[in-house]
Amino acid sequence: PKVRRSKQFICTISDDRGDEATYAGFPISSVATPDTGKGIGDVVSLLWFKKQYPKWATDFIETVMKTVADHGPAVSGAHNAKVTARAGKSVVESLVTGLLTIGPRFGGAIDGAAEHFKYADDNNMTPAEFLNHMKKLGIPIPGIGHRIKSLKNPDLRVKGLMEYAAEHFPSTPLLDYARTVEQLTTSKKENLILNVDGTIGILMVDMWRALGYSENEINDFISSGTLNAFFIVGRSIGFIGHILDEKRLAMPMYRHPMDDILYDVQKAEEI
Ligand code: Q5B
Repeated sequence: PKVRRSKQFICTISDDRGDEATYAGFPISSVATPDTGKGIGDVVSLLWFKKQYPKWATDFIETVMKTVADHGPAVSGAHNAKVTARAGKSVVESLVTGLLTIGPRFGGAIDGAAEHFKYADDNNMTPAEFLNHMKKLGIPIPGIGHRIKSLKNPDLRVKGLMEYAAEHFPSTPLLDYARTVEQLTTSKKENLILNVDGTIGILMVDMWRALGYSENEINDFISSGTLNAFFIVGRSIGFIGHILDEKRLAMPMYRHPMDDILYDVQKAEEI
């Protein structure tokens, strides 16, 4: 009798056993070249969500990735990547040091923004109730606030994403709610704007709702970290650019200027 060996891995997204590998059932050649009319947004929708999304949604995914591809050399991740490249490390080594800074403060507030704004809206909280709720949790509202962007210096990336959604999404109920929260936070401090992370997280929830996903499915996407992945992929493009820039410029090893460090060291007590 045949003995079936139990499998150690399961794969539900791609298959490389035939003549041509497939992405969620689509042969690579049917999505790879420009004449197929498919872009990287289609590839993401197939490999991450196992669905062929409509064009307005795949175009939105591409708009997000292009929007977050870089934001200059000074941000946490680009800085780390540049310092590592200047220490003589490889592209992949430098890249991961940049990626490792993506988290609740920098670039990785997308999941948190979706989670908390969705929770507040699902529970019909007024903006003031939401702010109190977050205060009690003791964490800054993910998706709110920026180091250099503010009401006076608006983030045009955010404007662009909102304009795309206004033109192409069937509706944007969570964004509409988030903007009422932003009105309250910016009345307290002008840099407490709805930032690029927040706008992406919130609009992705609006996109998934319009695509017919259930609330449980959307909550699962959020809790598994799907939303930050859009920033991770997009910003990898910029980080690699900065790393190649360092190599091209043959920059020497970096050492931070000592006059920019407050040395405040006391002799340790003996115990
Ligand atoms: N306060 C982003 O802070 C930043 C508050 C808040 C309530 C808030 C901060 C924050 C949530 C995380 C988030 C994504 C750390 C940002 C990004 C990509 C990027 C980056 C780039 C790119 C900035 C001063 C006072 C304090 C705080 C209060 C601040 N944020 N209260 N909710 N969310 N946001 N991250 O300016 O009374 O004085 O003690 O953690 O969404 O990462 O370009 O740089 O593309 O690369 O350093 O755009 O907002 O201010 O933390 O010193 O706070 O404001 O409680 O109040 P800051 P802090 P008080 S987009």
